[in-house]
Amino acid sequence: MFSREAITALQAARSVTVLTGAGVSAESGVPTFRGAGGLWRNYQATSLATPEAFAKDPELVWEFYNYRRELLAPLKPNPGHFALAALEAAAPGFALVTQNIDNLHRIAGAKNLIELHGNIWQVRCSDPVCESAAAPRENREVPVSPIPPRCGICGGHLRPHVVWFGEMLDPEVIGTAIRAAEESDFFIVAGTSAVVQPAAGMPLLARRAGAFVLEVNPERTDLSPAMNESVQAASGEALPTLVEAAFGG
Ligand code: BJW
Repeated sequence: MFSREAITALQAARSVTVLTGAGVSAESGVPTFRGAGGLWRNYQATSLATPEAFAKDPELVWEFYNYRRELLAPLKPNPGHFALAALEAAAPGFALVTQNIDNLHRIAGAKNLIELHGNIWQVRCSDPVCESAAAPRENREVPVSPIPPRCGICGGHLRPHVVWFGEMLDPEVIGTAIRAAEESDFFIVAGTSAVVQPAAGMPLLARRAGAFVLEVNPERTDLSPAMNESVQAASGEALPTLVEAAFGG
């Protein structure tokens, strides 16, 4: 499945960085955004993940996130998540950058985890002048009640602590992720269509900075031609195979 060159480069790497997307959670039962599962009540998931949708109809957007919390709550990490946790334990330096908000990498044991697009189990006030807007806190309500939930400080609407289209990523978070990409010797990009910026640019940054860049995805993406190696496979099968080949036995 993987070339000898890829395995040798992974074994020799002092610093490994991984970028994951929704596909890595697909085998746990989480729908991806741009596949057939990206529809909810006939809305495209991506059309609800915007500040405009929330401003227009916070109840609808919260019903969507409530549905996703209900779906996620019982789900477990899959062998792809666990393989990345094993890779973190084996590699001298490691960072896992995820676009996923589902928390499954953390449940699998990831330690140096950089959540680019936030976490569905955190909330903050949607009013930028409220002190809670800058202080996300954990909220594990399933179902969320009331919908939309209210801020205990100012009475405004709480919002999920996630990054919607057109919103800036936290500068510290994206800065840390970019540094990890540029400093890596081996970069894995798994389970992402690589259409959403700035995450989609990270594998190219890593390649330009000299890393060996490996893609794992059942489909080819726009990134595939620019990779050192692109393996068309599900991450729940391919990632355990890779980690076993490099560090097992
Ligand atoms: C499997 C599998 C298996 C299936 N195993 N794989 C430059 C140029 C043009 C536009 C922009 C630009 N810079 C910024 C923008 C605007 C925008 C953007 O990128 N738009 C593009 C769509 C064109 N970016 C932003 O707005 C970002 N903000 C920003 O950059 O601020 C500055 C700025 C703003 C505006 C203009 C310019 C600058 C913010 C992006 C936030 C994204 N938010 C979401 C929602 C998060 C909350 C939530 O979950 O509800 O993040 S959208 C959604 O897409 C979510 C995902 O994290 C993200 C990426 O999706 P992902 O993970 O790749 O999933 P899919 O479904 O697309 O792909 C799944 C893949 O898995 C597929 O390839 C399958 O084949 C594969 N797969 N089974 C392995 N078993």
